[in-house]
Amino acid sequence: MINKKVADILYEIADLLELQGVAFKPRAYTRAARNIESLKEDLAEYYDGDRLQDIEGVGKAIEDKIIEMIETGKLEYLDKLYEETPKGLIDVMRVPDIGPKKARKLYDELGVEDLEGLREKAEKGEISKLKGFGDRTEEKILRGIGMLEAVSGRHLMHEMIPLAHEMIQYVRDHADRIETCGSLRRWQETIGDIDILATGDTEVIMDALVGFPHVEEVLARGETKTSVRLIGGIQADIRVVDSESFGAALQYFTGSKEHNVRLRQHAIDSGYKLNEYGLFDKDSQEKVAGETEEAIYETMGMAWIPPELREDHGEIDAALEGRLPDLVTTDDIKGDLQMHSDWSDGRNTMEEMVREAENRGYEYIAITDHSQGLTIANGLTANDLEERMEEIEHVRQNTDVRILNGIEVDIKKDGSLDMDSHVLEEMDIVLGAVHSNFAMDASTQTSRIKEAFSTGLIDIFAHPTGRKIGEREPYALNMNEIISAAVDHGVALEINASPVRLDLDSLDARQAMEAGAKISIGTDAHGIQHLDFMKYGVGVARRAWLECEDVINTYHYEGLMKFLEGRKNG
Ligand code: DGT
Ligand code: CA
Ligand code: CA
Ligand code: ZN
Repeated sequence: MINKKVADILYEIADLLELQGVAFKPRAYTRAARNIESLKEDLAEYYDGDRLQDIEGVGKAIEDKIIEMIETGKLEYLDKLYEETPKGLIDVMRVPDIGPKKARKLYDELGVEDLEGLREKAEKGEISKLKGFGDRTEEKILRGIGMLEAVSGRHLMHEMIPLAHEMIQYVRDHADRIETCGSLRRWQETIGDIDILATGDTEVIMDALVGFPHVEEVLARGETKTSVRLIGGIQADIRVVDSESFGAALQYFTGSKEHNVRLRQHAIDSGYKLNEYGLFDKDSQEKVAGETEEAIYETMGMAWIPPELREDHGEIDAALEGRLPDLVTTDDIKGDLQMHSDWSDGRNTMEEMVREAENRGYEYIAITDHSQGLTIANGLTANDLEERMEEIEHVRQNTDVRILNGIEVDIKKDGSLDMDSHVLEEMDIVLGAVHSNFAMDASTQTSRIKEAFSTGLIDIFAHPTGRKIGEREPYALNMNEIISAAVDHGVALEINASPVRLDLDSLDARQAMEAGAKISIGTDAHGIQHLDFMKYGVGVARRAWLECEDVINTYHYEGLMKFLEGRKNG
């Protein structure tokens, strides 16, 4: 379905027009976007049948734009809007809780043109005095600016991984060896640029790279390194090295910088010198390793360190002492414990989700539609759940995948749950989550969640901090207390694998594991293609040093049941 993609672009147009102070048009785009989003049928079908104008709110002008998007994958009008809108104002619009209307107002009334200007006005306390800004405290705005600055110029995993893979596929036949390195190979949560390392004929490789269809500009082409700008302003660096140095270069350009600094120091302490060409004996200057990464680590007396651990968070000592974790892999994953069907706000039927789970070789999935209180996500009542159960029974007849009858129940403001306990007791699996009242202080928010845990009804606490990368800050929370309450009540904490969430992050997940909490990696899929987000969640889990026993959805069905039942009886 392309509906969501097209709708998102129409919303984007509406925002930019609003920001420019254009009247009426933004509402037309918003209306069309909303109607397209709620279509049951794929927009491509309307296009094929020449019926786009049958959609409410879609007139000739919007129809033309949809056609252009479908036929070319691009939209010139959007590029033009971006070109003519000052970049600083767009940044201001993206600050949480501000948006296009308020950004425009800040520009008109206070002359705010960029984040720096916004920060200045916030620090002077001039914003809360503006009409309509009462509850948007300066403190919150300042935090939002900080969050935006932290992700500025950085990209989410799901934009970068497919693009990097496509690029490697494209160049592969022209190179002897080719690998990604940098933050992408370490599965960092956000990525600054793509780094690729290859061996082979430099000219041939660079020529191939420059011909990659998504290259928009060649920024620099040198003997050993070429930098290009790809679609979406993404930058990629490709380096070609001699095969005798490939391992050393791979090690160096994988980073992180902090890991490399520590490793080089260890090399010196052990009588070596390490750089991107190889590992050398300090006295004889003789090269002792360089062709493979493994040999570099092993020559220095340690096991090869998986890239996800290379952050100078204790991995070098662990490698020296032979106690590196046996990290969880995507192949270990036996099922997915968070997804939504078209019973709530998912785009696919349960049947379709199950087929996709079969394709992935899963043993089980949990269908976890939203509960009644979450009306914007079409949450389910007890009655709906009963009806949904009939469909589950039906789908179960035609599959070997075990379907867990689940729910993502809303944790209300006071920590009570949004469904009767006797309904929840009947479910195979219950995820609890916070979807509103984010703005509590840390101790109130923590008590609210602990209260929910103490009902004994929650199996998994979903997206524990509520953050959305570059969009929404985590709510204030005492993570230590949440983790120990999770251990006490046997509640598993989720690593939400949706690339905008990645929540818990790797630091919190590691802390949880060390405290003895169990983790569930769930995609929170709202459509079949999202089941593929699992790899991003596994990336976080690996960065958190997790092994199979820490992650409940690496267990076989019986093991998972034992965990869930043990929890209920415990
Ligand atoms: P990113 O792109 O910001 O997400 O993060 P990285 O880690 O990919 O950083 P990037 O692309 O600047 O450089 C790739 C790797 O190259 C980095 O992880 C370590 C290595 N590297 C680059 N510059 C330096 C440096 O000045 N010192 C050291 N030790 N290593 C460097
Ligand atoms: Ca990079
Ligand atoms: Ca780079
Ligand atoms: Zn949720």
